[in-house]
Amino acid sequence: MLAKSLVIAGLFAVSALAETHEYHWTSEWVYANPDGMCNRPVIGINGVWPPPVIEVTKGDRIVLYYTNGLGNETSSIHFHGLFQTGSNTMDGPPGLTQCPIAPGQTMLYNFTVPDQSGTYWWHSHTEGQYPDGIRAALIINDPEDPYADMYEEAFTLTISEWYHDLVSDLVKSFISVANPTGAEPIPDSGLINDSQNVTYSLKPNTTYKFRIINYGAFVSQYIWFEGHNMTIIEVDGVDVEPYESEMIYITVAQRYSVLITTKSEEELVKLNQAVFPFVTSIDLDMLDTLPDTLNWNTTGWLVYETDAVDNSTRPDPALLDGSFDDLNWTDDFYLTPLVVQDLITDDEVDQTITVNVTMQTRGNGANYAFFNNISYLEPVVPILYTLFSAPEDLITDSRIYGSTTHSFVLEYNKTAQIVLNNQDPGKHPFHLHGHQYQLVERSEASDDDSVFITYDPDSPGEQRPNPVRRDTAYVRPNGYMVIRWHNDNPGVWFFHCHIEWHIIQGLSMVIVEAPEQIRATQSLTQNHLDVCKGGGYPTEGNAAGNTADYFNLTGEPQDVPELPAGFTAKGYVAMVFSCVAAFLGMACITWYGVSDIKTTRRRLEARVIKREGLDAILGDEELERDLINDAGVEPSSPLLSGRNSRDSNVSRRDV
Ligand SMILES: [Cu+2]
Repeated sequence: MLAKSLVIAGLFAVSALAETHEYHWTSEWVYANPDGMCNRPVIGINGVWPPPVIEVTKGDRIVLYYTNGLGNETSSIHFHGLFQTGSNTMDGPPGLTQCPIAPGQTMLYNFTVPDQSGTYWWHSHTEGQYPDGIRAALIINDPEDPYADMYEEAFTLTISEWYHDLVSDLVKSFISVANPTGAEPIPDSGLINDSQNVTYSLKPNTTYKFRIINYGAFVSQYIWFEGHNMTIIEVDGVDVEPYESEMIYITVAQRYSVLITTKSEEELVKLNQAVFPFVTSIDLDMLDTLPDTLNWNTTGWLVYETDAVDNSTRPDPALLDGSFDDLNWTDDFYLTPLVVQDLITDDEVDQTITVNVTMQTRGNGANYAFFNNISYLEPVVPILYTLFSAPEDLITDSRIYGSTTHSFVLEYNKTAQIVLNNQDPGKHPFHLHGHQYQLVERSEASDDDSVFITYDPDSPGEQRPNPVRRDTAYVRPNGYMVIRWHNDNPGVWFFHCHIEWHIIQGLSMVIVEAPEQIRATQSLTQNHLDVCKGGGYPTEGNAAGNTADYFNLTGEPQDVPELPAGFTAKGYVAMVFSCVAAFLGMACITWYGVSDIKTTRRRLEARVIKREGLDAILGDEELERDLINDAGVEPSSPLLSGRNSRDSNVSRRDV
């Protein structure tokens, strides 16, 4: 990594303190084997995987020159949880605030972080890209950290599930007539700090801060430290009142900072123990199938620096059987922000967006995800670019931003809410860019998949006067949640499920917040326009690229039509399986494949090209398969095997 920091000499004391951090990154395919079971291509930065952590101080400037060196696919960088106030164009999602960065192009992300601190992360926002490894922590230190005196040292602890296959390969069978119910790909293992068997060396009688980030693509995880309680002090960049916790449930994209106080030497002697396991455990409710080869528990170790007790032996962790319903894990709804922001009450809400979440098998036999029967598709022209190029009097009309982008226009300095009714038996973590929203209500789950618990404004559920604020919160199966925020950050912001598989299925929509203020106070950079030009992407016009008539959306990407009348998803399953049973499976699938797929979903076609491109780049080098059974590691009962005994092995290549 090439990084240098320059101190800006300023006339004012405050600017003299702010630093500029300049990074020059090129993404490229490298090989890595973080779980010791499979050496696979991953996306590294400057030849190294895992990619670099960004660590800055509140008020600093980040100047990141990002070159797409992948060769076979477009790319982008998003800074998860950052407000990007006044710098919407630096937010990162292609189709919203920028064009896809074509291979060989360099995009300059240049912005400050004036008004927030805490635990964040950065990742590619190109669909299906970050699970291939292009993600890392982003830490903003607070010079006025209210908890600074309470801990001696801070660690970052990342967790994620891991796959042995490329996303582009997994998607081929995921979005497919052979998978009409939309069963998500099953992970192959879990990682801690992009590795396994991680150890932290700790002193007795000392308090440490752990910044916990789940940057997986799919599954929520439970985390606990044996023999040690956690005190939660931050969620998603929001400092909260100290909250004791035995166990945390963390969805993908969420972050928690916790304090852990170590035991005294006397206690260690009394326990005759100086090594304590900590465990992350996948929420098995989210998996459609559970292969024997999956060890859903990943273990790390707190190792005390002491001579009083033997600290060379690692005790077996006490593992759980995957049922967490009766355990005492913390419900984040009851966390209280340190900086009070009064509840936006029912009466104070100015603008409401109500969406029902469904998954549907469509006319091509594949399964997609919907807000109100719209499955998101990337527009031809990024929405922010439409906003800058359209006639001024049209920019508050959501129609010009397209129908399948599912865009909502919000007014400046008003309040907004999303009422989200989950008509799906899955849990979904929903992320809003540009804001830390108030989690105002969240219902229980409904165990009966035909009975939905739907928001009723006339009989509100539990609300709290200073509700927890965060940028990612989950909704329970068949339940609802209500989130609210102040429209004080003009910008084009994504709202989407952060499960990458569901993004690929289209579970996204767009908030166009204060379009007139965006246009009056912000602008596109020449570099951003050059990146579009370099990839051959248009920068003017409506969602379809039409500059003559902004209401003519001819040519915008279209959702796959609904199943023909009389067909049901179950009918499709029966059809597919009866074909397979009759040894006609392949013929059946091929027949449906050629006869029924009349999709204009550009990205699926693009994905096939992408995979072929990778084969060319990697040349004759085969994927080195070293799966569990081949490696001779006994897949003993996952209940008993808390860890993989093999050392992880990350291959690194110098720049
Ligand atoms: Cu989801």
